[in-house]
Amino acid sequence: MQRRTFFKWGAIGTVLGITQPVQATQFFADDTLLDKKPMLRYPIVVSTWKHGLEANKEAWKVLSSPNSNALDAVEAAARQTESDRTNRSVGISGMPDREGHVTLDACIMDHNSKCGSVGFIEGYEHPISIARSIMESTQHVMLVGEGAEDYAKSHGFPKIKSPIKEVKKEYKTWKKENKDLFKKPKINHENHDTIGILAIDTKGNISGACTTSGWAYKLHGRIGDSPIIGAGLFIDNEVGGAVATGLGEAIIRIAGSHTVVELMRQGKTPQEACKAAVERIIAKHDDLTGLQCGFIALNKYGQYGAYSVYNGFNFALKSHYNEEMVDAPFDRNW
Ligand code: SD4
Repeated sequence: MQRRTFFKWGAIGTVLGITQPVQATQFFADDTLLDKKPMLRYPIVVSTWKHGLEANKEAWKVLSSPNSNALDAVEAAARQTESDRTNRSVGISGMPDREGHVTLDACIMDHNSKCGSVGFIEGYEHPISIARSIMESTQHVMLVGEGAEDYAKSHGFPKIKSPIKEVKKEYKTWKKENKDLFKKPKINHENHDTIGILAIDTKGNISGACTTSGWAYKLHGRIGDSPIIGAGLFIDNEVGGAVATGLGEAIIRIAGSHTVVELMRQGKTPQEACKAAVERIIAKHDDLTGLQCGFIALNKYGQYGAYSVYNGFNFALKSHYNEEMVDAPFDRNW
C-alpha cells in the first residue's frame, strides 16, 4: 500500500472517528485478500487456523467495547483455545513430546513493544497468561522449564494434571506404531496447529499472542518458534504485526515474524510480506518434504494477509463486517 493512502485513511478516520464504517475499496485495491465491502479497518482480529473462529469471538467481546485493549483481546482469545479440551495442538490437551509430556510454549507482545514468553512448561492451563505475567511483573522476557513452573506456582497459577487421559492413550498407541520415528519424528499438516492471534483495538493499537503444544512428538526439551519473540510473533505498533505457524525450526532460521513486519515497514502489503518470508524459507531448505510454514500479518491500518509453503493453511477473521475463514495463498500443493 502507498504511504499516501495511509495518510488519506488516517485523515478520514480522524474525521469520522475510528468506530465509523469507512468505504474500504479505495484503500484495499492493492491487496488481493481484502474484502471489497465497506468495512471498519479496526477493531479487527485475525487468528491462525479454524480454532481461530472461536478464539476471535472471545477477542471480540473485548474489542467491541468503546475503550478496547488489544492486549486483553489477544490474551482472551488465546485462553479460549488453551481451555478447549477438544483442541489437540494447543494447551494441555495438545500433542505430547516423544517422552509423553505435553510441554507448552507461548508468548505475547503489545503496542509498546513489551513482551513476555514462556517455554517448555508443563501442567498449566494458561501459558499465555503466565507469559503476560512475566511481561508485566518481571524485568525479563522469557522463562522456561522448571524456572517458569516455579514462577507460575508462586504467582498463583494453578497446577493441573497433565497429560490428560486422552493424550496418554493416544501417546501409547503412537509409541507402539512409530518405533522407527523415535529417531526422527515426522511433522506434517495434521499434527501441529498453533494459534497465533493479532488484534487492533479501537484506539488503533496492535497486540499479538501465540500459544501451542508445539511439534508433536518433538524431543523432550525442544522449544519451537512460538515463544520466541521475532520468530513466532512480532509486533511493532508503527507498522503492524505477524504470527507464524508450522515447522518452528524453519521459522526461527529466518526470524520469521520479525522479517514479515520489517518487510511491511519497507512498503509491502501484509500478503506480499508473508509471501516474501515464505519464499525465504523455501530458498533456505533443500528438502521441503513436510515443511509447512505459514504467516499471517496485520498492518497498522487493518489490512491483513497470509501466505504458506503448502496449501491448507487458513485463518479466521473478525471485524464489524466479516466473521469468516480465509484460505491463505500458498507456494505449492502437498
Ligand atoms: C512449533 N510452530 O512448535 C510450532 C508448531 C505450529 O502449527 O505452529 N504448528 O514449531
